[in-house]
Amino acid sequence: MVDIQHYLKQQRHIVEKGLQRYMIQEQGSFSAHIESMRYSLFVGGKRIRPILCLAAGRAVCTSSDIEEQLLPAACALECIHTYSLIHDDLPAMDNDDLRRGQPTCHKKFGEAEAILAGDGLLTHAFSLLSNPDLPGPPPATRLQLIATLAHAAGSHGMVGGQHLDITSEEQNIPFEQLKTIHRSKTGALITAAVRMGALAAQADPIQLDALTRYGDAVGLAFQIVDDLLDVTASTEQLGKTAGTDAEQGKATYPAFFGTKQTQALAKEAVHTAKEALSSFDERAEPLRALAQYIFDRTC
Ligand code: GRG
Repeated sequence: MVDIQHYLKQQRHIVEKGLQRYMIQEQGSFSAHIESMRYSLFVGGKRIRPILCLAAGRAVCTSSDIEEQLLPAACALECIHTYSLIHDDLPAMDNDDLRRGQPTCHKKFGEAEAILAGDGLLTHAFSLLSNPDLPGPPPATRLQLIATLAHAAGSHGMVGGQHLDITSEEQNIPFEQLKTIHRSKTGALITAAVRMGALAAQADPIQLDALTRYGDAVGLAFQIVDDLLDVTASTEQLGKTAGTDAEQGKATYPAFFGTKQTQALAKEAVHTAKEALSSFDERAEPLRALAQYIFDRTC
């Protein structure tokens, strides 16, 4: 049985050390730009995507240096995620003042620099995956990682989902459209995190398929719980402004189904995620515990 709090603390420590090692340092002519990137990256965050990537890799590979091999990819995922939060908070998008319990990037550094901080993190992610001097899998697998992340973060994934999300505000959208938004805006990067860990650890096609189903289900659970927390949790708890979905006229699971049924749907997604791991041994225990944590989380 995994003690999830202990596990998360340990894994976050690994991710923080990786980010410190692989993030650009504040020096030279661009130090003010790099400061804004580092601010948003190190200001906080649960690090759930890199942790899922590491856990997926360890579920399929026992090699002692697997963590070392996976870390650049895990850090790339956090760079992409942080960039998306910076841009999502901009006045032209969700216009938020608070993120990870601190002022948003544009509040601290201005709008132009926040756009550049996001751009810098997005680009740095692909540099981490493609730099042959960094640890990682063989070149052909690195290409698969790059393609997986590009697809998940781009116009058929997170960016496309953000477009649909913004253009659907104050609209009476059908539930199918909400599912598409959730799958692309949030789910795609979470599935990519799991797939990248599996690919870098040389998972076979059956393992990759099972882990993709796990990733899809935890991605859905994550977003349903995010919808719920926006209604049920406080701004202090979340470290970002609570209650904004209703204010912005966003379609959400609680708006469609109410709180109780939404909880049941999140639980069902977690069950699907655990079921997808049925052929894995105890090395997948952390993935099972992470699925449960995604349901139980309060921030
Ligand atoms: C601007 C291209 C672009 C995309 C934005 C991720 C995203 C797409 C918007 C963020 C808005 C939002 C609240 C999405 C719901 C799910 C989500 C990504 C929540 C934040 O992720 P956490 O909870 O954050 O993992 P931390 O701070 O813990 O890393």
